[in-house]
Amino acid sequence: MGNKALSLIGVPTDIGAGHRGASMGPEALRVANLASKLERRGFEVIDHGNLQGPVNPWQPPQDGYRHLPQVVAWNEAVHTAVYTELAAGRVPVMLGGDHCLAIGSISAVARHCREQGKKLRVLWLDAHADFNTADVTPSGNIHGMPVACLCGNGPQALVEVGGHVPATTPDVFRQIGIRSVDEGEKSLVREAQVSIFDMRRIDEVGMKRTMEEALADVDENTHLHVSFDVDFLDPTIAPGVGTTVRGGPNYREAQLCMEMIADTGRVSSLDIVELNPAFDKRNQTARLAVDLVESLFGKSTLIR
Ligand code: Z70
Ligand code: MN
Ligand code: MN
Ligand code: MN
Repeated sequence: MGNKALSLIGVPTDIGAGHRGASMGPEALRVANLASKLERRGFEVIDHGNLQGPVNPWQPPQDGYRHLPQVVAWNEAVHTAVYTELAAGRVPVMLGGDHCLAIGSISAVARHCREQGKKLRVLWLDAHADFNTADVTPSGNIHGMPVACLCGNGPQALVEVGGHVPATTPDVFRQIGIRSVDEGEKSLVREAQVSIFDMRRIDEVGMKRTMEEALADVDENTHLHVSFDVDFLDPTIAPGVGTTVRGGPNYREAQLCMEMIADTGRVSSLDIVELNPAFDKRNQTARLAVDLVESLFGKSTLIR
């Protein structure tokens, strides 16, 4: 993986979220020197700039979804961009943007894996399970629904982004850091048997064993996609997100999580989402996200 090129793709959207401002995430990550820090790690880094899409009309939900046509348009653009980069042998890195963009990115990764005969694993680092549907969502915000949509449970236009329905299946996901799941959503993740390493599990067995279990069946033929929702992190270290949930991984736990993922050598695509500069202080959350992404791509404090 060390000589692969990384393609930064800005996805400046907050249409899926309940707060405005995640649309400023891509620039905050650039200001925090994401590209030069990854270059220093030995990667060729190509910043493709930002994708374009509809503006946020800031409307209430209709039929259970807020901004559905806009979310579809953005995700079609994301799918195409990610699929193109993967086909060219590069590692796409999405600079979000709210988490609805994972519908486009992961549908593209899944398509690439089907075509290449690769095994897909998605590490979903998040405080939330993002498995809501129109019937159970408390908010109508589509950033709370991407995993369900990817598994075929959502509005047709979104479920069909990328062509193959369903884009993927619940068994490819390993969710880490989960601590806020809505009541109806709980029944859905239970029914789908989504593999969830929630905060109670991390408290009980520690991050080390959690990640050993989450990465247990990653092998040579695995494409590892990391979907990193910055609200995964404890709000005391990462205040710059729209929805903070207390009780997340601290700095050392988050570092270990990233380092253990890096050790597999299989990270092949990444979403960095939900960073919201409107809630941040002196870009500290963006700088922390960059620090952790460096670890995800192999920065280590190990002395050897
Ligand atoms: C809640 C919902 C959510 C992110 C908030 C919250 C979902 N489960 N996801 N922030 N990233 O409205 O569906
Ligand atoms: Mn590939
Ligand atoms: Mn999320
Ligand atoms: Mn979240």
